[in-house]
Amino acid sequence: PSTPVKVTVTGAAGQIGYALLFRIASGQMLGPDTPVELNLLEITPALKAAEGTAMELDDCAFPLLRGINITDDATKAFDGVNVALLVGARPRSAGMERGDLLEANGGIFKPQGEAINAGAADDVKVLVVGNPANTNALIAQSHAPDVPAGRFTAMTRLDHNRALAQAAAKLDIGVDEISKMTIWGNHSASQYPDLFHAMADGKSIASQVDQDWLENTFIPTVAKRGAAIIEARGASSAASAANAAIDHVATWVQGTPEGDWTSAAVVSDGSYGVPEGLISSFPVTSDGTEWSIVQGLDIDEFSRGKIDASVAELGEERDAVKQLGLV
Ligand code: NAX
Repeated sequence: PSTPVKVTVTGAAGQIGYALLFRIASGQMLGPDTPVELNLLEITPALKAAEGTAMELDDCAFPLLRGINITDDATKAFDGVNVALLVGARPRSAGMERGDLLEANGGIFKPQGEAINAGAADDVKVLVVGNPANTNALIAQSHAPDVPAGRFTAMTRLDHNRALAQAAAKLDIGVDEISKMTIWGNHSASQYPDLFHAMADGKSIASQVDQDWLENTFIPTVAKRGAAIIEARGASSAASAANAAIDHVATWVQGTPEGDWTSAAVVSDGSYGVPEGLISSFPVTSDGTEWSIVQGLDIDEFSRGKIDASVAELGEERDAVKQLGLV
């Protein structure tokens, strides 16, 4: 048996945490041959609830689960971490302005970035799920100068999977018959799910649907799906968000299949006119270690406008956290 991979989950007592931890411990994220040790980070009042989740993890007798540590101390939680899933975040409460939200999250993601910088393993991979995910990832990354910037990512895989499901339903095909789906920009309502590069049956999906459906049904359905889930379920997406986090890390460590890509928010190198340093969603491939932004795609005028609008929002969020001294 090899040494366990250390996986830290923040917000472990929350609803995504509850849907995520059992799948990690059962081997669905890192594979059936990789033992894991779980570090659960929570705020002090939620430690007891995290202990309850840990009791249930014990009760599953997962053969791959080699240990569980529960703490409210970020330094301890990230010591030696190989995979960090930053799920816990401060939600927007009534009357909270965007600046207040960014500031409250800065108070979480700045110290977590510092703790990752101080203690993480050399191969650490970070996925930020907690919203506003792209900008929280930027805050954490900017406080971890010793960690390669490319190790910090934010999750748009749920949006990607939502886009796959909507397009497959429209074409009446299986999701596995679609390749090259892309989410561009911010994980917010401004995101751009791109059907011009997505392929099915050897042709672009955009060429198989009418522009009105693409523009006025598909894009808003994907971009506003989170709100529709809240409306229907009375609670925000949890199992599907956990599933997307599992997919993101699994693809990162296993690599993308030949001839396909996925979507992830990664640090921009200036590709496609996205300002360098912003953490924006792109079409990406993984070689099992690093993400690379897919190069050379033609971007038509319609897509250009959509990408630019979402990237502008990311720029505004970066300016706001800069003014707050958070990056
Ligand atoms: P919950 O409110 O159920 O759980 C969040 C947990 O985080 C709580 O247990 C809380 O105590 C904990 N927490 C707060 N501050 C913390 C800190 N400083 N350190 C450690 N833990 C801390 O929310 P849940 O539904 O699990 O959602 C978690 C986050 O995911 C939210 O920010 C949510 O907006 C975001 N989402 C992101 C998605 C994405 O696609 N990127 C989709 C799903 C989800 O909406």
